[in-house]
Amino acid sequence: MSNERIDEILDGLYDHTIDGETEPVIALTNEGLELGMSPLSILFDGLIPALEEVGRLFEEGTFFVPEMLIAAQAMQGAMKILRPLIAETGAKPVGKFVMGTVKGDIHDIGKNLCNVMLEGAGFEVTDLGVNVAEQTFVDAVMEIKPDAVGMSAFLTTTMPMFIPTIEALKEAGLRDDVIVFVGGAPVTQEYCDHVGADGYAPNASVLVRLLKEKMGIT
Ligand code: B12
Repeated sequence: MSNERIDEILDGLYDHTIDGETEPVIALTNEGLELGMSPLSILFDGLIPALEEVGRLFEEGTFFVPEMLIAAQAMQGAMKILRPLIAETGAKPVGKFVMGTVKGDIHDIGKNLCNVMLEGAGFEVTDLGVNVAEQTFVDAVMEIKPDAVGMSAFLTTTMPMFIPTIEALKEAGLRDDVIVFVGGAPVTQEYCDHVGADGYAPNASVLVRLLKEKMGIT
């Protein structure tokens, strides 16, 4: 495996994701895998840094929503290939997890990444999608009886939705039956404590580790 080509692939993934060019992102992902690169390296060393840069460019006013959207689409093209590889596990489920992006919020890449890592760690994940209302979380917890439920929010204006959602779980008498995790770019441990959730994780790997800890699985 030529290190030089791998560096070129990572640089290419970064640049083409920022530019929202799905085809070369897919081609480089496939080439990287053929050369023996790990799916996690493609994700964490190429694609995620690109989206971080896209966020920065949006913040400084260089990028607007359409650019953000096509960058996200380019990343998702690669994720279609990487997802089954990361989630591959023959083991029987170690637990059940229900995940959704809260009402008013349509960001799903971070949530999807958590799902992939949870599946990779042997969890059976039910994804409620985006813009998920309180009652939908409640219905899913009632029906699926998961070990944990995760709520994702990427906007400071939508993260307060954790509060009524947790309240709805309480009202349905389900709050003590599930571990509640919150996360997403603007969320912090402090905010997690404020809304009365059980756990916060800044990324998917920490989520998997904390969840296992809370469930007493090593
Ligand atoms: C891509 C993107 C979009 C895409 C989303 C496409 C999609 N399918 O998701 C589109 C273009 C649709 C979009 C729209 C908007 N966006 Co936007 N978006 C982004 C961007 C660039 C990347 C987000 C992302 O996917 N990151 C990649 C993932 C991997 O992020 P991550 O945080 O590392 O994810 C990890 C953790 O957060 C954690 N995690 C995530 N979920 C969960 C859940 C649990 C339970 C746990 C424990 C952990 C966890 O694990 C993840 C994996 O490791 C961010 C910038 C940024 N830096 O976040 C802005 C950003 C989030 N968007 C922003 C804004 C303002 C908007 C809009 C309001 C813009 C507008 N004017 O219309 C709309 C809102 C639409 C809506 N109602 O939701 C702002 C939010 C500002 C704020 N603080 O509120 C940001 C921060 C950009 C900025 N710097 O200003 N956006």
